[in-house]
Amino acid sequence: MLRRAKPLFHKLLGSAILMGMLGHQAVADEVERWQVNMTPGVTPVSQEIYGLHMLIFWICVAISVIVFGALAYTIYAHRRSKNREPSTFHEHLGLEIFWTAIPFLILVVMAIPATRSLIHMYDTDTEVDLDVVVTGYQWKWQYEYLGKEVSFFSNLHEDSNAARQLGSGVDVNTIPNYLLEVDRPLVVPVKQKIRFLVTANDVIHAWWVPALGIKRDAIPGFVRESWAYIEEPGIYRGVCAELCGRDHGFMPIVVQAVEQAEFNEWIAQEQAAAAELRELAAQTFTFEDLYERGEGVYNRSCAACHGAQGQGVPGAFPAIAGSAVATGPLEAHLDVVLNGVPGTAMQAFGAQLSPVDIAAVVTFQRNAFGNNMGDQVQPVDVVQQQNQ
Ligand code: HEC
Ligand SMILES: [Cu+2]
Repeated sequence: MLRRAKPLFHKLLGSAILMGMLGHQAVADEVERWQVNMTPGVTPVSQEIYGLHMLIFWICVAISVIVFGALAYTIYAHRRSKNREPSTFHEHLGLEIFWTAIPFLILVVMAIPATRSLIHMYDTDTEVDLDVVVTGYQWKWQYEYLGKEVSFFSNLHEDSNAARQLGSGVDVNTIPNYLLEVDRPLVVPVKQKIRFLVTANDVIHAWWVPALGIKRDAIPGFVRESWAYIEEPGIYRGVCAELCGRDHGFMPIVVQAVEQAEFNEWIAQEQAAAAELRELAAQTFTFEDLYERGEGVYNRSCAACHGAQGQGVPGAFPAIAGSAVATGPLEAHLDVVLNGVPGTAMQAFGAQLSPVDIAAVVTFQRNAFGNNMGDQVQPVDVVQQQNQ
């Protein structure tokens, strides 16, 4: 026990103290595992927050040294065996003023840089290069690049998602970035001012990426702004930081910062893919194609509530296996999926999934888990019902 505890203690102490004294870079790699201090992050704002944090930390250290030093000194120097006579004065005006003024001054000294950092953090209006709308859903994020016609959902990566299931038998230590990986990261350019417009579609979430110095509540009906100027390419991870329901812990955030040229290439690819998807919606698919695609959509977008085997969660989420809706009239089934069930956790997927994916997942639900309806939905049917 002791043999393990000692290096751990040294590391904790070492990281806390060294991080402040030597600057962060020297020890940043070493202390990753037992990191206790804040990390400086990769944006001017996050580094400012870090600097502020260290400044306040050292002010607190100085105050502690003085206060506890004085205490220790007086306990020792004025101990009883020395027969010191205690002072007997009461209500010393000078002393009262002194010990009110000193903390007041300390607070003012701390408030000046703190206010300066806050103003910098909230400066979301000047010279914005790229706007990204970030929308929280139970339990995923949607990213929309304003004016670029690129928008997608970012879900927990399927490896993490499979491993987290009860009885999956998977050792989560074998999953890289367990619960911190997504299927599609948010790709952004470096050295650009990116403004994040953060909101939510159902309940309150919070978009938190420590390396960017951003933690913004995502509130339905409100758009809250934040920004980042990322200096180095890299992958920066975060999580939803608001208790937003059962799968709150399973909606991670991955931001991938790339060079501008790479970003331009990526966004062009995304735009081409979106155009392709619009074309696909006009095509007719075979039953097998729909079913196979639908299974993927189901696992990504529906299984969290309706269960990997369509079994649902009794009392909360209805089963799809044997569901009256999934084995009833097609239009009504499509209607539930397109428009959701207002006032329940069943969202309107018409806004989230492409017509191809909607057609596929409805076809899948009608024919999987023992629902042998034998019918199918084509993307054109979805578009038609959507336009009614
Ligand atoms: C966040 C949880 C959640 C997710 C994710 C979800 N659903 Fe639902 N779903 C519900 C709830 C809750 C209901 C019951 C609504 C009600 O009270 O009628 C429901 C009902 C349904 C029903 C009707 C079932 C019945 O027998 O009443 C269908 C069909 C359905 N969902 C399809 C889907 C599809 C397709 C997806 C994925 C694209 C999906 N759901 C994703 C929560 C969810
Ligand atoms: Cu959340």
